[in-house]
Amino acid sequence: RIWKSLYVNAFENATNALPGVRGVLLAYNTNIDALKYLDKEDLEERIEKVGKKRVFELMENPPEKVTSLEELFAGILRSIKLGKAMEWFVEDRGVRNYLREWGWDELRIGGQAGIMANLLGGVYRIPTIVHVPQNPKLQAELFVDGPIYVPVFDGEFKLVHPKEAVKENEEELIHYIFEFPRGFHVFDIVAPRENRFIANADDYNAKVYIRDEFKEHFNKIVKNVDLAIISGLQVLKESYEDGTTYRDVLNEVEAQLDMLNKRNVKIHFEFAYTANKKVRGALINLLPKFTSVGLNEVELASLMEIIGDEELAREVLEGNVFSVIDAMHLLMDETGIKRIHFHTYGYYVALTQYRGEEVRDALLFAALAAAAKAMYGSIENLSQIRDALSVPTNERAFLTEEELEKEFGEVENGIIDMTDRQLAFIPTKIVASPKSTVGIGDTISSSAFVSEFAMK
Ligand code: 8BR
Repeated sequence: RIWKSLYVNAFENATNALPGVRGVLLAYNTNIDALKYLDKEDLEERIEKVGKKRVFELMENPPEKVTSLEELFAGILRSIKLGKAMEWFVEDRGVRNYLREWGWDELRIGGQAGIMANLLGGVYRIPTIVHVPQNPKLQAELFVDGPIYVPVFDGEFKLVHPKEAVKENEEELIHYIFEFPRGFHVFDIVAPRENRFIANADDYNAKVYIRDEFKEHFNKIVKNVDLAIISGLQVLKESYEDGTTYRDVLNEVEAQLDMLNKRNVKIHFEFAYTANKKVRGALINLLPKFTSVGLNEVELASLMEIIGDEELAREVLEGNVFSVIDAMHLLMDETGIKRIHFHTYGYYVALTQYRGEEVRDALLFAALAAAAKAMYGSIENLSQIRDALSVPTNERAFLTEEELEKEFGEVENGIIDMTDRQLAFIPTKIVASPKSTVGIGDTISSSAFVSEFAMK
């Protein structure tokens, strides 16, 4: 079929174009992910020690945050019991010390900006400037070698690899990720599916802390990039104990967006699920300052709860492709944003206010990157992405393509002309037994955005 050759061509076109990107800015969230694979005996012993009865009570009445060891274990057990991903903030110093001593099996760079830095700088070899709220050694060493930079200002402005700019006295922002497999058995609890509990011991990213020098010298940073990807705003709350609100952060962000726009830097917003509705609404209002936005079905549905209606939101969540397209049009009408990239299991759609085959090729390249990420867990080089060409293309999406054809007329190699807009649709590659599905969304969005603008 045609998709096979489209995929091959897209890989060639994208990889040829990537070296042409002068620089990408990634802000704001970077942290340390500490992974621990839970061990039954160890966990049971620790729970017995702090008091099993109380832990089980708290498991049924979840506090949603951690102020004691009992609450920490209640969170872990609840996540296992429900097979649900959960993340609780760790407020207590003592619990943070306990977690640090308990340790981890593996450290990885975390935060969307941090993760994308290792992909765009480390694999695509694009000069990448990344915002690090803190730069302790433990975190700096998780950045791979390559053109990854943080700005430093001692006397003059310089861009150096995070490892060359370590600040020994800065805090380690650690997200403790407790992974468990399906069927994991602890006391009388059995995990119905694999998942993870995250104990978040990171005061900085929770408030979208922006370094002072990053604010003061932002004009110099901007001069070094063609593209920017903004992420991490999903954690914002309505107000904080110190009297500040999400507005204070968004004003700061807005000022930086204005400076980027003034220099014609194309800006992508990675829209992660934002629990607070007021913040979510404020983020929609910020979208006119962006060129592009990336989201999945949960995120698009959550926006329809605000600018659409409950029914449209539900249909999007169920994956109805026509509802997805309606929702994308609505979001474009409301915000004027030029590019919306939707991704879900099995297919991606991009709605743009401009035309071009590179939009589709960028989606295809992103699907190869996603499949490589699913296959290998982490991507180390472009040849792993090339390997993904041999992963079968999702055949179910061919039916979706036919439905689109019935509704919109001709679909020319994945591209539908909609008078003033273009819709690109691609069936993705699906890896049958993925090594991991963590961080695939960020891989998809950043690969598509960066490669599309590289191919222009
Ligand atoms: P989010 O985390 O933003 O939802 O992104 C996850 C994406 O990973 C999905 O939209 C889907 O396209 C992709 N994905 C998943 Br989940 N499993 C995959 C697999 N086995 N092979 C390829 N892509 C996958």
